[in-house]
Amino acid sequence: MDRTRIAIVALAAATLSCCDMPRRSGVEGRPSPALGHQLGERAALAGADIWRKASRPEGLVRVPGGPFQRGSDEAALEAAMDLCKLTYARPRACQEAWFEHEAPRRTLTLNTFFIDRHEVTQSEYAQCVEAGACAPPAWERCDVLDLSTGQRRTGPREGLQAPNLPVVCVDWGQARAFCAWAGGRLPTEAEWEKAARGPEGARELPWGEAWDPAALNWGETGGLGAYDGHEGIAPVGAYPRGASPYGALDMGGNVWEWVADWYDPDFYKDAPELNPVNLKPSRHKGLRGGAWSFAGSGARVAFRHLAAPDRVEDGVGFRCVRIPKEASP
Ligand SMILES: [Ca+2]
Repeated sequence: MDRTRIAIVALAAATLSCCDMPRRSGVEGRPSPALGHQLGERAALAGADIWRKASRPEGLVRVPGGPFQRGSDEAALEAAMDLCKLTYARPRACQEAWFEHEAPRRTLTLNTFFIDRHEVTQSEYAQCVEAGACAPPAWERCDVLDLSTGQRRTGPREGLQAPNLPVVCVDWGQARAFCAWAGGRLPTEAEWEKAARGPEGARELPWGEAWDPAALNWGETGGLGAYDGHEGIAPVGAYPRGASPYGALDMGGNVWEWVADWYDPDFYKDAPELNPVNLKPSRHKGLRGGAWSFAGSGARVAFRHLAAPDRVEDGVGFRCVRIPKEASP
């Protein structure tokens, strides 16, 4: 498995072709009534005017401030290899080097934050495009998996633009722009991991300890859709049994999610203990959570993936966080 690309572990027989443009909704330049309603809900949730705009119909989950265990210890790294061998199409290719940057496991403390319950959807992203604050997804240069051939190619693919699917074919800058428009920002790598893992350090997968091939949208070794019911990307929130301890959905699988940090393989060793984020530029940004075409080991809460910030593909989306004004650990 090449860590700079998305691994494909299964092929599908469906024949799909291209190309409609992204669907748009909402009104130009100002929030729709539905958006205003969401604003009210969010203000009430926070007890303060903490969100300039809103983007999420099903809202956010609160991750209380305090400590959590980030990263993997030796036992977790061994479990990672076991899950790779179980869920990767070429089990003998699994390498310890794919997981070693999760070490060491350390106690970090984060301030309180709110994170989107779902990955950002096509329809939500389209509202930002309509408002003039986001560029449309980069369909023409997007790296996609052709489900009829099992090969990757460049260009749009029919079926990617349904309103309730996570937005894909957006680069890191587009993800950042959307979150800013929505009144938040991308999660730090630490915030993402805590939202997926919960306060207890030993948890390996968002829903618990045991591998469950029907609790997420992943790249099944028995053929795409063999266990999870979706050959390609699934609508957000399709796997409630895969919810994280805080109720965030699809933290494992469906699409990879951009995080704020520049990727640094050594950052888990060097990071400060309070609200760490790596702002030192490197060649890659972090991706977390696995994807619909990726081995199940990518969906582990500790797994650290990466991509160049200008990369666009059909397996990468994002979600946002909002920070209360008076957040405290
Ligand atoms: Ca995901």
